[in-house]
Amino acid sequence: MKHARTLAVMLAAAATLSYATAQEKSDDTPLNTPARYLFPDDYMADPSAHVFEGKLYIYPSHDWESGVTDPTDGNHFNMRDYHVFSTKDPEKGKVTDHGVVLSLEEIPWAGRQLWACDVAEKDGKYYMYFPAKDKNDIFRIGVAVADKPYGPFKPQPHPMRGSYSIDPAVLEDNGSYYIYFGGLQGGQLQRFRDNKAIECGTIPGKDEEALPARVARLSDDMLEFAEEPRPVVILDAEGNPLKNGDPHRFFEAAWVHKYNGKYYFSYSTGTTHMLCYAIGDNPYGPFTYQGVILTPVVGWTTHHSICQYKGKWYLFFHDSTPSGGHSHLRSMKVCELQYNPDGTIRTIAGEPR
Ligand code: FUB
Repeated sequence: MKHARTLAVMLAAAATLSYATAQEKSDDTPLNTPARYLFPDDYMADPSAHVFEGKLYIYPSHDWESGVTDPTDGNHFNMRDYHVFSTKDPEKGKVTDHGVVLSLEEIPWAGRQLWACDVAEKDGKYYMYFPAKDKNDIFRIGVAVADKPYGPFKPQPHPMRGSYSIDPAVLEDNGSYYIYFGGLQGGQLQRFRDNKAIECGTIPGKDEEALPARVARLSDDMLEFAEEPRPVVILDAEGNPLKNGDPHRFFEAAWVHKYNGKYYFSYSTGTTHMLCYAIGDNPYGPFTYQGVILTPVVGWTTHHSICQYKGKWYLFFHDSTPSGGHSHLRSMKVCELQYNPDGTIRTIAGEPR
């Protein structure tokens, strides 16, 4: 396991290096950007950040030592509730914990594992999108609704119709809302093709096209898909979809933000432990691969969000340094994100060198 991790880190470093060579016009030596642990008192991961009512709100998943140590299919990520955090200054300000805003027992259809969530605002109501395994151990995406960004969130009685897999993230764009989702292996994305469950979940071979994340426009009431989810295709510089053997292919943790009129699709590469991004001209893509946002952190997973606040751009992410490297006990962090003049993102070192 240790060797596999070392190899993955070396591959990631090599991938970053080759990107740096390909992008000679911008200096892409990973930056040692100072990062702040946002809530040292408890383990919080997968932070999704948004500005609501003039404040930064952060919606993480809540890691804890549940006694489940088996990492098969991510069983050890056995989360049972969500907290909400807010701050007026992510760099130095007080971070308020608004406490538990939704818990497993309140969700009638859910069995276990409240993984990475996101929240969107529409017409003064707040909608939390969260994955959980249903009573048959299949990941579905649920919605919970609140009157305030800090909850409490009341879950709908059923998951979204036709939903599957994990890691929902919502983009508001010109009055429409788009939900991105999907995650491989423990996230079960490989068990679906064309939005239908298949008999045996299979991961493509290294020379086959990588499995894509999915995107769908949300219904006007924000509670369902308004359309069949579509694949989020990532193209290489020649216009070909990334292959599954590419260390930069999508694995989980989709996030989309807009910068200078372009759509930035960012994601975790999972097995190669990077955060990467691709740029497109509309919310559906296709997106063209650009580079690495964050090199590997301590811990197996890497997961993030990107948000502008008071004129600066921030990367919210997590690592397992405070827990001594336990992958299921992660701590949320924030650091500044910088762009090059051409709109590409400066790579940040996940572990300071
Ligand atoms: O936190 C549980 C899972 O780990 C998330 O849903 C994935 O993105 C990974 O961070």
